[in-house]
Amino acid sequence: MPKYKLIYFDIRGRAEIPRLLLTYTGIKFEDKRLRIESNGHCNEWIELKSKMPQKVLPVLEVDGKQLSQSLTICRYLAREFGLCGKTNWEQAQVEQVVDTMDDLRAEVAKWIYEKDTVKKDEIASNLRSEIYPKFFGILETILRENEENNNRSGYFVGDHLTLADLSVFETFTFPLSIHPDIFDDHLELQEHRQRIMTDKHLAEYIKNRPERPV
Ligand SMILES: N[C@@H](CCC(=O)N[C@@H](CS)C(=O)NCC(=O)O)C(=O)O
Repeated sequence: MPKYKLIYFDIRGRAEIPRLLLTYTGIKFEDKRLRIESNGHCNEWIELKSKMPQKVLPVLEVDGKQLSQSLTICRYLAREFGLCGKTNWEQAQVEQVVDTMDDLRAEVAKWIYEKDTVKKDEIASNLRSEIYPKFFGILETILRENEENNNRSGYFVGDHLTLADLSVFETFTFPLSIHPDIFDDHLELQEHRQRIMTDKHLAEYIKNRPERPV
């Protein structure tokens, strides 16, 4: 078994889906978290940056070889562990969900990075009225279709948990922290989230993971 080391800041951010993938498999990995000071600085990063291939994090080290780009890391790990879909078509469906969630992440990032309070409120209101409903519609359609085709598996693609499910779960963690009621009228998405949170491989990690704003 290769030696895995995942390097990122001490937040969920772009490393949390890889962390969930590694945790799900039960494989031991080094979860290297760089501490961010209260002023936002990260001294360890200043030293490490020049050693990272793209000068950004996350980086996954596999037996010392370095891999950049969070979504590449996700796909690599999912392929390694059989969590990427069983056929070429299922694989494309998994990637479709992952890319859809990346679109949502980009929309939510607009709220995170906006400094002007008036504009921030406008973005929040747009998230609620336009953006979340659009993504709920997309996800519910995919989930329902897969339920019909896969004997009510409860997952987004095929008959078992894949990267798609972890991607949906994690991408909504931050939106639910700022808008806790958004799943209220979306029972299937609530149930899906609960399924991930109570998964026997993930429950303990999710319950005990460090609480971070993002
Ligand atoms: N597309 C890249 C983006 C990586 C990225 O922007 N990482 C940020 C943290 S989320 C970073 O390392 N920032 C520190 C810096 O640029 O010095 C990915 O998904 O991995």
